[in-house]
Amino acid sequence: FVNRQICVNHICITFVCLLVCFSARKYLCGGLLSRSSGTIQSPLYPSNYPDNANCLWEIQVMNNFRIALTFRTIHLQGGCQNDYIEIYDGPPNTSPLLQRICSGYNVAYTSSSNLMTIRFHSDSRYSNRGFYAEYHSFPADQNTSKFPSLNNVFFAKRLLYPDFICQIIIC
Ligand SMILES: [Ca+2]
Repeated sequence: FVNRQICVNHICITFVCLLVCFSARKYLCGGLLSRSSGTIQSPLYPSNYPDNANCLWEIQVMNNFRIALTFRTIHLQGGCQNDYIEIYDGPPNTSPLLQRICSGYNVAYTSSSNLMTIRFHSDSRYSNRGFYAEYHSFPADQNTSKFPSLNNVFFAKRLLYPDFICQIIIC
């Protein structure tokens, strides 16, 4: 409950309003993948992925290893504008975008370090089957550990608390 006050000519009325908060209609997904190999798939795969999905996977393998990522199958809404996958060569936010993709078979990427980030975004309508990818790591012939270790706790927190939207519904 929140109080609201409206004053007209020095006469004030206080309202008690009911404030309702609900989770923003976003589908959060993703995670930190620290095994030497594994798989990534769109939410609900092989059924259609949900609208408003924002997934972020961070792959971190052992120091001095690299990551080979192969998308076995990708079926997103066409055009790569509304729904897309982005592959970054390193940790999120600071790494170069390798490519934005939305369709294809056996599309492969290799990281230049022991870190790779995959982002999946879907907009508010029209979905498709999504994607399925596999990754494995292999020893690099040079030092690939450019990045400090990810803060797992911080990452988990970021995923666990979705955005909330609050609205006053009754006064
Ligand atoms: Ca869509």
